[in-house]
Amino acid sequence: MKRERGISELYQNPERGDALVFGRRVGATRRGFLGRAGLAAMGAAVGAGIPFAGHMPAGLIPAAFAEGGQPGDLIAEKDGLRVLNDRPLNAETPPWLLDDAVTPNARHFVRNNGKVSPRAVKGDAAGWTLTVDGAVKKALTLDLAQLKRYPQTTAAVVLECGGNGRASFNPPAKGNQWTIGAVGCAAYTGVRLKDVLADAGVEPAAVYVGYYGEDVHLSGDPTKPVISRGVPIAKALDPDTLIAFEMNGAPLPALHGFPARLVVPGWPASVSGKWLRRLWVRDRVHDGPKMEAPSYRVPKRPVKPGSKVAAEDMAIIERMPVKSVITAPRSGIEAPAGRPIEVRGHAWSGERAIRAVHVSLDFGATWRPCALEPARNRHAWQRWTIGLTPPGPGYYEVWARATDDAGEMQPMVVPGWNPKGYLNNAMHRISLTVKA
Ligand SMILES: Nc1nc2c(c(=O)[nH]1)N[C@H]1C(S)=C(S)[C@@H](COP(=O)(O)O)O[C@H]1N2
Ligand SMILES: [Mo]
Repeated sequence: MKRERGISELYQNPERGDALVFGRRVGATRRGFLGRAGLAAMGAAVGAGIPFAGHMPAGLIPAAFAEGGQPGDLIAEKDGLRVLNDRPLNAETPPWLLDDAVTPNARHFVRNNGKVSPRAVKGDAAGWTLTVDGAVKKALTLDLAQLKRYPQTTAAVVLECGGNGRASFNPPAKGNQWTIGAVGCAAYTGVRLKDVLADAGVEPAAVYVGYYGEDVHLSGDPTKPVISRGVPIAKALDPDTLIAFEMNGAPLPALHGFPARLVVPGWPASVSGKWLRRLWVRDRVHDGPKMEAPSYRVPKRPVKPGSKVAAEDMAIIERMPVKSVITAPRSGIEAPAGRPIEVRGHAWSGERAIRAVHVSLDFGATWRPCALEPARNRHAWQRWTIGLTPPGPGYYEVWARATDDAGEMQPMVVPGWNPKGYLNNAMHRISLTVKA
């Protein structure tokens, strides 16, 4: 099949979509009113009859075509991640490996913009310091022992790349073609950024905090910062914003920012600077590499897909939107008839809690509420589960849809196109086949 569009996008021209996905035979039929030949072609393509074919939206690409395979190259420290790029290293976690309540280090996605800091590769913090300067009364230079003297705290935090889901945008957006796995929820131990800032004494003129890391630009030029983003002072002073030095009880792994990183919950993970060496308190919006448009910005108003957007019409991404992932079963499984299938996953929403998760087994015609656990702490994801018994043999899709406590709900298809492909929080879908 020639894939012109992503899995979570509907074909605006369903007939062309059907022709592309199933071949000419389906041709001029309307999905939902398929003739026998069309149904047979679709069933043959997904490998089973489709009991709820009558509810399939026109132009829908079956989830069976999207997921399942491609374990990807293996990175020694990682367990089954899919490598998207090795220079710089970028790897995502297949959804079925995201099942843990707290994501183990070996299963946490990696997003590097440059080369890992040489100090992190050595794993030796001797000689390392963090400088806090700029719009402060007294600049600080802290070594790791001094940093650890502030009150310590541990929290499980969802970090999600702003570009997670980029692969589904059309026209395509350049950059790592993340599907759904540029997200994880590890437990970080560190100190509150606000305590360190209080020690330095933030000046009234302070509006932003920018980070600099010890990673090395791909050009090898040591004077070139790789990425230097930041957050408004209010977010920096949030008690949940951390300077972390442990991930799941171990010193931060080399890939994740040894010896210290920012953990800024609920915002694109790009603001959670790794391999920290400097925090610069700014009297203006920080302007390091990847702060400027179009990086990590989206159009202020919806735009026609594919259009150019002027810098002044873009806004910096702040909190991440409501989202969920189905972690079990693995897409593509075969299940015996008449027995309930346990379906589960996680849901999260930037700075909000999740109010409900619903699943559908019939292409969105009906929805059932899942059991939903509270978050173990604010900014951790929430486990949801449900038992589903498909009514008979055939091809099914499970769709999951989270709603947050402000009433915001995941869209079924890719939301607002934007030039860099950020913030795709379309519902996750998996396929399963029930055998007679
Ligand atoms: N110094 C530095 N910090 C960084 C990056 C980087 O390349 N260099 N990448 C950012 C981006 S874009 C993301 S999505 C997260 C990824 O964190 P992880 O690799 O621990 O999953 O780190 C952020 N912090
Ligand atoms: Mo990212």
